[in-house]
Amino acid sequence: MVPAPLPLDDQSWLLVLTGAGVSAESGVPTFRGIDGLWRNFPVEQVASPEGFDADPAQVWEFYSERRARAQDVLPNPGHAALAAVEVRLGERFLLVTQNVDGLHRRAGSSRLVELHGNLFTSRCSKCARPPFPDTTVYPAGSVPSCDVCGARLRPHIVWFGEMLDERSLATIQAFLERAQGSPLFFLAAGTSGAVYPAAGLVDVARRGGAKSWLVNAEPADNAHHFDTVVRGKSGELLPLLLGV
Ligand code: BJW
Ligand code: ZN
Repeated sequence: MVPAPLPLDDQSWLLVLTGAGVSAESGVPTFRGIDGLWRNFPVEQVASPEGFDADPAQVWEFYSERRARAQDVLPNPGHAALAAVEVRLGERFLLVTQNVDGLHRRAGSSRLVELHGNLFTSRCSKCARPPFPDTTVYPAGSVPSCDVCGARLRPHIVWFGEMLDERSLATIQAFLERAQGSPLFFLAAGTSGAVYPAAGLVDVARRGGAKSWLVNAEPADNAHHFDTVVRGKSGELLPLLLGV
């Protein structure tokens, strides 16, 4: 059945949350899908400060492989639909992504919060040197070091147990405040609803008056928090739901 588009008009505000499923049709593996493990390691082991302390070379191998793969793939029609609706809504649109693959930006999205960081940015694990662009695929077994202080570099990624950037949360909060008094819509796509605080954003938006939609291939953990759940592929459904 073809889903009805969201009833967006020239007063509507739209907050979107995306997860790994939105990049699946581009060929990027998801985290909790059948292909979601990396060499039989649970993601917590290679995406946590404890995992990095225990074996930084293994963590860099995980991220270097993902850099190589993400450079080889292209945005899909789901990414394109979100970029197109941004053009239509302007400042009444905000895209919050848990994905670090950079595909939303490559598709043209710019009102974008990368909640869990960016795969192509590194930072020093010790000194105050600001995060910097880094597309290097480091050879297996190596750990890059900081030009300034010599300590280990790490990917600019929010790992399990780490705090999200306060500026990201403030941008979302400010958006919801500006939307007050206007019709507000919340749309999540391609996310298992298993990782917080992202999985709780639907509740925050609903408290702000939003009507909520979820587009996902399988039932998400937080599916019962949404007003409307549409099951299927985001690359096919987002263009229909967003009418672009
Ligand atoms: C399709 C599709 C197609 C497939 N079309 N769909 C409250 C309760 C319990 C625990 C916590 C809590 N608050 C915080 C926590 C702790 C923790 C947490 O949430 N743990 C849970 C596992 C329970 N959260 C944190 O640690 C966060 N920090 C934090 O809260 O700081 C404060 C604090 C600190 C300490 C204690 C308490 C509070 C940080 C979370 C950082 C997550 N980082 C990762 C890895 C880094 C990024 C990277 O390397 O890429 O981010 S984990 C991993 O999961 C990654 C993802 O962004 C994230 C979400 O995954 P996502 O996107 O949902 O992917 P999948 O694979 O899970 O799902 C894909 C979905 O798509 C599936 O459902 C498919 O069906 C679907 N799909 N193809 C549509 N074509
Ligand atoms: Zn340093």
